[in-house]
Amino acid sequence: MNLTQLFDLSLQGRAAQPALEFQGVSYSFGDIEARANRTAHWLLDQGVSRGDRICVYLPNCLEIVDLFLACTRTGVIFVPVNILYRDREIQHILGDAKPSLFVNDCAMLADAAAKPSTRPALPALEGDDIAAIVYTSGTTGVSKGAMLTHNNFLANATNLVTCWQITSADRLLLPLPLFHVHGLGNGIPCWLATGFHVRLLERFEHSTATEQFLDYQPTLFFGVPTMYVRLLETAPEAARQIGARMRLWVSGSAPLPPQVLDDFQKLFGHTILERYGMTETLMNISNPYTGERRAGTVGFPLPGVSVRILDADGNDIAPDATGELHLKGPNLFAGYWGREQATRDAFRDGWFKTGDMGTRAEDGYITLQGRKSDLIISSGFNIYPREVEEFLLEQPEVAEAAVIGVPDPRKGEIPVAFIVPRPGASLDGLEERCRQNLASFKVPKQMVTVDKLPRTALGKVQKHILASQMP
Ligand code: MLC
Ligand code: AMP
Repeated sequence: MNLTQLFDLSLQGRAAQPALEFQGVSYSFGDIEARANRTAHWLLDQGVSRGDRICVYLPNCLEIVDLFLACTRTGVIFVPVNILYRDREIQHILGDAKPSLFVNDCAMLADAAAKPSTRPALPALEGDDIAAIVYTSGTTGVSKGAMLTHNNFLANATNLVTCWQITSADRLLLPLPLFHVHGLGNGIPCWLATGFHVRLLERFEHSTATEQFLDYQPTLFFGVPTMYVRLLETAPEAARQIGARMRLWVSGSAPLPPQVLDDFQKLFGHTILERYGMTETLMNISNPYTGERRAGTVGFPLPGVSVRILDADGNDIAPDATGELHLKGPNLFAGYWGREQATRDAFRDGWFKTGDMGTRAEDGYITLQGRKSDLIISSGFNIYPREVEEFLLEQPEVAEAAVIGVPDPRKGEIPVAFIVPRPGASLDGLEERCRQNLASFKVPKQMVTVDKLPRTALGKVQKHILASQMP
């Protein structure tokens, strides 16, 4: 089975049913199907075929959905690119994925409207065929393309629909960017696997969030913690009305502070369900839909997902001890595109090394306790300090640089750079140059000038000491 067959099963007899709303326009499932077919014909007319890649650099819009669905039925591989990426980051992905097509303007698809709305002759796609390659910032300073198969998306959608009791009666408000798996890997497949209704937003705007919720009256919401922090600003009466319609609030991509879960429960009358996912694995672990949604934990492995928590020697740790989470399951990616060695390095005896540290209580609840690497997660976006440090060290005025994550009440963490300038050099133009070359969320929010960086005897920067030197 492939994704299209899963979606067809759920959409039978729903052609006339309202499916999705975007920018005030409503589309039926029949419209979505016709658009996907026209886009599939358009792709084939561009000379793109099964196994080729297309890079999609678009803000949230219907064309992203059209292209994703066209890819899942033609066997073309969908490669979303974060629209915050600058030229330097985009060039890396283009060089790595070597796409046949780079779609960065919806107008490019204009003549798709004239294509036939019937399905093109399609190759029989296997479940292990790659549906998408999603780039995730690399621990080595460059991002790697995680190959996600039809079976990965299928297993994930089946798990979430079952475990979170998602049905065709749901209404999902979807402001998450579709260039990441949180929106693309969870929101879109669950929608088509059940035929519920979606209001897609260009992005989450805290200034209009209340209005969106009151107007659309969703039952379902997937968000990152920053969105929940923002929603705590909702007026109590509006929160009560919103909460009366809502069925399920899910949080992930970064830690949800227990205090936020508690304050949210008091304001909206719902306990957020926290879960843990990754680009390489879609969804791994989730608090239960019925039962205790324990603050500060991510709950239990989803059906079919196996989790071991291992010490540095690869041994299972004792209950409540800390170790690295290792995973197995049908949700696990097929490796990093074009990087056989990095793929081998990501596994230990067949278990995927997540890089996430955690513990498992006697009753099975899993708590994440940070990353092995010095990954920074800001508003749900991943920042690998090494990537920012490498850019800073290319700048003539910089002699040494170290980037750390500093706690931030709204974003979780923000990147801060400690810089040793070259003798007599000024750092005046540095931030602007960072903004021109790095996605805005990666740009250090503070540049601290220091005479030298604290280092161990082996010369490794002691970043924990820097944190204590924050001005
Ligand atoms: C943020 N920006 C966007 C944007 N989101 N621009 C266009 N479209 C979007 N969707 C811009 C902001 O304008 C700002 O630009 C910069 O990015 C940093 O924004 P911010 O500091 O995050 O603040 P804010 O604009 O308030 O956005 C907060 C937010 C957004 C939470 C709405 O950050 C967001 O949507 N985060 C979700 C990221 C995500 O989907 N992560 C999932 C990864 S997958 P400037 O120029 O002003 O700096 C994963 C696996 C899993 O983790 O577990 O699911
Ligand atoms: P990405 O590489 O963008 O898919 O981000 C995946 C990373 O986000 C994971 O490896 C975790 O470090 C982090 N993450 C996802 N969900 C949670 C969560 N609920 N709590 C803490 N960290 C999380």
